[in-house]
Amino acid sequence: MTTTLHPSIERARATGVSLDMHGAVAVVRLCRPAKRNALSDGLIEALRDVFQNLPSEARAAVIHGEGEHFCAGLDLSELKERDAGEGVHHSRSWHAALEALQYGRVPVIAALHGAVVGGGLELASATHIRVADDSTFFALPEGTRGIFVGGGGSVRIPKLIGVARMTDMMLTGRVYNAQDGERLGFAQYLVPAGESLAKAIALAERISTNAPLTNYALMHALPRIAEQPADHGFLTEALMSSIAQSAPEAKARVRAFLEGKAPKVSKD
Ligand code: 1HE
Repeated sequence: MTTTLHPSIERARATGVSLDMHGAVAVVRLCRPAKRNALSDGLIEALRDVFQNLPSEARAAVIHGEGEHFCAGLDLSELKERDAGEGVHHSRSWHAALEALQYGRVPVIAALHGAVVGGGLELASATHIRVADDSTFFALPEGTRGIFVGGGGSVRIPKLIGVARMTDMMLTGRVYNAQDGERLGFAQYLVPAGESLAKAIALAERISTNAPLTNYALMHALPRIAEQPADHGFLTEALMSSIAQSAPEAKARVRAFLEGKAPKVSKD
């Protein structure tokens, strides 16, 4: 089956963000290895366009980086002359791009290796699952550069590792290796060097077989429920769960289990 790509996806490829379909998995790649995949304004716009216009057959996505590193963060060469007003719009453009990814149509898995620093960590924290390999390291050099996070990091990163740890990283320039990163919550999976992309694609293939409403609920309802006061959260949960249960696909899956035709939960 040939995939018809939205014209903006061809433009994104020319800018340095490629998209290839592996069955139902959209594999998105940052292709600027000479600059360690530093995120220029063009790359941020391209990321937004790709995640807003994923092919209709995509049921899950993976994002990874070409070369030795996942992403070196903001392209510092574009920072020089921006005034305060331009800075606000610039930060908001990152928010729009990373929201397109976090609150898009399909779950996104980040395949990490090498540097996941500054805006690169902000990007990774907007994905739904992070897979690190042994070469991965995490840092927030914004503090050292005399700036602050601007790509949603102050909202998303404390949810992964806590405010205290993020404060320490920015105040002291502390760098976490892959093993500590996985233990502390930067990533949910840790694999040998060179294997994060294969693991992320395998997870995405598994996720692409879920009922679409379950994936939707996890991407769009769960993070909002977690922010709500408990009594609002319980109501939103009840509404979301009744919508998910009412889908024909949910009924078919439950019936298959009751008839002994669906796998049991197994610890192996
Ligand atoms: C860059 C960038 C960049 C590399 N902007 N050009 N981010 C940082 O502060 C991280 C800065 N980068 C690094 O610390 C290192 O480059 C790495 C640890 C990521 C990789 O090291 P290495 O030895 O593999 O590469 P390199 O030799 O340092 O860099 C190769 C080239 O990429 C070099 O350019 P060249 O023309 O001399 O070859 C670097 O200048 C260039 N390069 N990183 C621009 N970030 C929404 S707000 C977010 C705020 C932030 O993200 S602040 C944190 C920015």
